[in-house]
Amino acid sequence: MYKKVIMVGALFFSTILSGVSSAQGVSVPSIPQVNLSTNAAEKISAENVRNISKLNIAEAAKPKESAKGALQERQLHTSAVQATYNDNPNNALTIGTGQVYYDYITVEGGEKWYTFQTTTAGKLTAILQTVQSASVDYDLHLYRLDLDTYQLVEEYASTYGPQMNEQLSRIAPAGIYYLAVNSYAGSDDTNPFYFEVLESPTYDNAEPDDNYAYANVKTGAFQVSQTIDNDFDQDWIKYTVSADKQFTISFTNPAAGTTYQVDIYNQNLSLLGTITQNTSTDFNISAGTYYFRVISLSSSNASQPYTLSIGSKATQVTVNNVASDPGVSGKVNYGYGSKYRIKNYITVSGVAKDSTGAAAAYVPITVVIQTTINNKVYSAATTTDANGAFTASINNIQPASGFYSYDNWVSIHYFDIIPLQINSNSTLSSNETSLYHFAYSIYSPH
Ligand SMILES: [Ca+2]
Ligand SMILES: [Ca+2]
Repeated sequence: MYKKVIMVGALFFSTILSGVSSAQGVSVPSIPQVNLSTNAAEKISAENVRNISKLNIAEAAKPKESAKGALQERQLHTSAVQATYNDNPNNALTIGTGQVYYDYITVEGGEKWYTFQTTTAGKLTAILQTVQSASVDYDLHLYRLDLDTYQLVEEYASTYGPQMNEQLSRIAPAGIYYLAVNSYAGSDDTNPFYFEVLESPTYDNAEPDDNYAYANVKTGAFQVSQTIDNDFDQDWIKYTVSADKQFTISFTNPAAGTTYQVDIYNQNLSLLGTITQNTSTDFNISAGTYYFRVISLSSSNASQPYTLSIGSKATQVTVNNVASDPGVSGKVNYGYGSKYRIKNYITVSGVAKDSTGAAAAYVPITVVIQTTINNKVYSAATTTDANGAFTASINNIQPASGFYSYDNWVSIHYFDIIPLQINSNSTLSSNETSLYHFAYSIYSPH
C-alpha cells in the first residue's frame, strides 16, 4: 500500500512537471490516448437551453502558470507553441479545484488536457464557459485515472452544440482526474474558453444530474426533495407523459437567501415555461417527453432541500373526517343537515382526486374555514401523498357567536354554520362544504 502511494505521488508529480523538464529521473508509464466521445443527439444549440454564465472570469488564471514558470507564460498565447502543450493526457496541465482558468484551442479538432487531484470524496462539477461563436463547438470530458492500469476510465461528457456552456458532474472518490476540452467544430485562438472544477462535499442522492444527458427519469406523479449543492448545480429530470392531462407542478424552496427556479423544456430542449420558487401552477401537458431543470438564480444551500412535485390536477375531494375537541367532535344534525361539529380546533383528512376520479398525488391542499365573528378566516396548507391522501389541522379557532340554536329537549345548543373550503390552486368540489361551529349549550330540560 505504501509503495503504491509513492508511485501515485511520482506519477502525479511527473505530470505536473511534464513539459518543463524530462530529466526527472522517474520512469512513469504513459497514459493511453482515449477517444473523446460525442453523442450527436446531444448537439443541442444555444437558443434552446439558456446559458448560465456565472464563472468569475475576472479571476480566471492560466492553468499551471505558477509552476510552469515564465517561459510558458510567454508562450501560452503563441499558437504555434501552445499547440504542443497540454494536447494529450501525458502533458496535461495541473489545475486546482475552485479556481477559474482560461485557455485556447487553436485548431479544429484540437484537445486541451488538465489534471487535478482530490483528497476527499464528494461530487465534482466541471463547467466550461465556451466561446460565443456559432461556428465554434467545444465539448467537455472528465475521466478518473485508474492507478492500477494507468487508463483513463469512467468518462463523463457534456457535448452540447455551439454557444452552449458545458457542464457535467460525477460522484467522485478521492483520486486523480483528467479534464479534456476538445473542439468538435471550429477553434478560436483569440477568444479563450473558461473553465472550473468545483468540489461539493455534500450533495443530494439524485446526483450526478447536472446535464440533460444524465437526467433522472420520472413518469406519473412524483415528488423529489433535492439540494442545490453549489451555485452552478443543475438538477435535470426527464419526464415522460403517456396521455394528455392537466398537471399541477409545485416548487418549494425554503432555503433562506437563495433563489431557485425550474425551467421546463420539451424533448428538443425548447423552453416551454419557468416556475418560480414557492409557487404551484396548473399546466395542460400533452403526451411526450419533457425535461425539468432546477437551477439557482442566486446563492445555494447544500443542506436545505427544495421540493419539486408533479401530479394530476385535483378537481374534487372526499373528506373522510373532521376531528375536533372531545365531546364536540363527530357528525350531528342540528336541523340544517348532517355536518361535522367543531369547536377550538379541527383536523381534516381526505383524499383529493382528479377529473377522472383517480388519486391526485403530490398536489397542494389548503383547508379554509371562515368563522362568524368578524368573518375571521383560518387556513392550513399541506400536500397530498402518493395516494392523494392528506391531513391538515387548524388550531386556536376563535369562539363561535352562537347565532343559531337547537333545542334537543334537554339543553339548548348554540352554534354557527361556517363554510369549509378545500383548495388545490382552485376550489375543489367536496362532499363536505360546511361545519357546525359549536358555541355553548344551556341545560334546559322541558
Ligand atoms: Ca442537486
Ligand atoms: Ca445536479
